[in-house]
Amino acid sequence: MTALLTILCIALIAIIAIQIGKVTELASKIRGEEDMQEIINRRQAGYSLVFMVIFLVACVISAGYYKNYMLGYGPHESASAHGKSLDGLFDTTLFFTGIVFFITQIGLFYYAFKYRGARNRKPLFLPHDNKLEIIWTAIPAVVMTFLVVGGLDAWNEVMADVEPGEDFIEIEGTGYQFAWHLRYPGPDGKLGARDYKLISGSNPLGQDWTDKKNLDDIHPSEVVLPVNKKVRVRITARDVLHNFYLPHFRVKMDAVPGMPTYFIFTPTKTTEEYRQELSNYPEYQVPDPNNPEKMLWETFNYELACAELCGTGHYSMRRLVRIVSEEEYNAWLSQQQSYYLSSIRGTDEDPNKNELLDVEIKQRKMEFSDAIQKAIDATDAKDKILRLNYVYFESGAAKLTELSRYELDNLAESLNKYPNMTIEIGGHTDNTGDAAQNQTLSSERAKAVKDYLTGKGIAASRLQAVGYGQSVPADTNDTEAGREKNRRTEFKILTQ
Ligand SMILES: [Cu+2]
Repeated sequence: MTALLTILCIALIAIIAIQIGKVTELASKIRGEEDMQEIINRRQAGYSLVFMVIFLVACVISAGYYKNYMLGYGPHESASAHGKSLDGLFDTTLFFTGIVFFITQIGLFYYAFKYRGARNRKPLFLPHDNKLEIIWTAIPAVVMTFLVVGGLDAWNEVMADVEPGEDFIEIEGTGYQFAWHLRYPGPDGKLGARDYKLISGSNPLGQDWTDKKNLDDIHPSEVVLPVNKKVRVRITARDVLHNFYLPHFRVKMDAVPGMPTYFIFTPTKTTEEYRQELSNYPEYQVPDPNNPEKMLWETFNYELACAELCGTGHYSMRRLVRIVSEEEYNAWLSQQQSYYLSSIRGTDEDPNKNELLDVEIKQRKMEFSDAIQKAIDATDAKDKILRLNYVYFESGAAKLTELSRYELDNLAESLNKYPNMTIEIGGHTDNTGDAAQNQTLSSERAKAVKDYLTGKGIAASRLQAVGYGQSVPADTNDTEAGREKNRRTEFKILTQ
C-alpha cells in the first residue's frame, strides 16, 4: 500500500513538473524569451541556495542523530587501552574532511548562485593558476601528513612488540576451516614449539612434545582474559588465510599459513562492566530475541570473529571472549587441563613416557603430604594405612623401578619431618601363581622399600618390613583391574 502511494506521489510530482514547464514555456512566449530566461536563472540560483542550506542542516542533524552508531560513541565505545586513540583517528579524519566538505559545498552552491547566467555577463577563462595549484596541493598534503602520523602512532601502539621482562600474557589462535584452535601457555607462561610435520589427529597444532614448554599448554574452548593486563596474541593458520578480529578491542590481524603474526592489546573493561554500560542505551533495553527472558545488554558478549572470507563455514568461526577480573581469570586458568597431560601423556605418542615431569613430581608430592597429614589426624586404625601409589617393582622381582624413588623420597621426607613416627611397610600380591612364592616376593619387596629408606638415612628401628603375600586383598582377584589393585605396597603408621 505504502509503495503504491509512493509511486502515485512520484507520478503526480512528475506531472506537476511537466505542467509547470509547459506554463513557463507559454509565459516566456508572452513576455519575451530573454526576460523570461533572466527570471528563471535568478529563481534557480535562489533554489540552489535554499537546497544548500537544507542539505547542510540535514547533514549536521543526521550526524548528531546517528552519532551512537559510530565507533567510539554510545554503545560502541572501545574496550581496549589503545582503542580510544584508534577511534580518535576516525574523529580527526571526520573533522578535517568535514571542514573540507562544508567549504566545498558552500563554495559550490555560492558560485552557482553568484555566477548564474545573466545578460551582459562575460565568462572568465582561467586555464591555469600557480598559486591555486600550490594551495590545493599543500593543504591536503599537510592534513594527510598529520593523519598518517597519527595513524602510525596508533599502529605502533598495537604492533610494538613486548619488551623482554615485561608483564604480559601470550596466547595463540590458530585458524583452520572452520574454527579457531586456541592455546594458552600454562603455568610456565611460555608457548611451546610447533612443527607442522607433527600435526596429527591427536596433535592438532603439531606441538613438539620434547619441548618442555609444551607440556603445560592448554587448549581452551573460549577466550578468557584478565582485565588491564597486556595480551600478546600469536596468530597462525593451518590451511587458508583467516583473520583474527576482536572488534570491541579494535584489533584485527591476518592469520597467514606458514607465517605467525601477532598483535598486542590491553582489555580495559570486563564483560560485566561493558554490559552495565550497554544497559544505559534504549536499543539494549529490549528482550534478547534468542533468549527472551533476558535483556539484550544482559546477554552481550565480546566476540572473536574471522574477518576473512575463508570458505562456506566462515561464519561458524565465531568464538566468545570473556574479560574477567584477575582473580576470576586465575580461578578459570587453574581449572584448565594441560592438553599434553590429558590427551598425550602415557600414550604411544608420548616421548617422555619413561620420565616423570616436574609438574607430576610436584603434584605427587602434594598428594602425598595431604594423604599423610590426613592419616596422622585420623583416629581410626584403618585410616592409618596408606598405599604407596607410585611404587612399582620389576615384574616378578623385588627390584624397585626407576620412577619409584620419587614416592619413596616423599615418604623419607615425611619420616624426617615427624621424627617419632614409626611405620610398618607391607608388601601385597594378587593370587596368581604360587601362594608361598607370593609370600616370599612380598616380603622381599617390603624389604626393598625398607632398604631404600634406610639408604636415605632413616633409622632401621623405625621401619618394619612385612610381607602379606596374597592374604590381604584390597579388591577382587577375579578381574585384571582388581588384581592390579591387590599388587601393592602399603605402609601403616604405628606411632607418630
Ligand atoms: Cu576464517
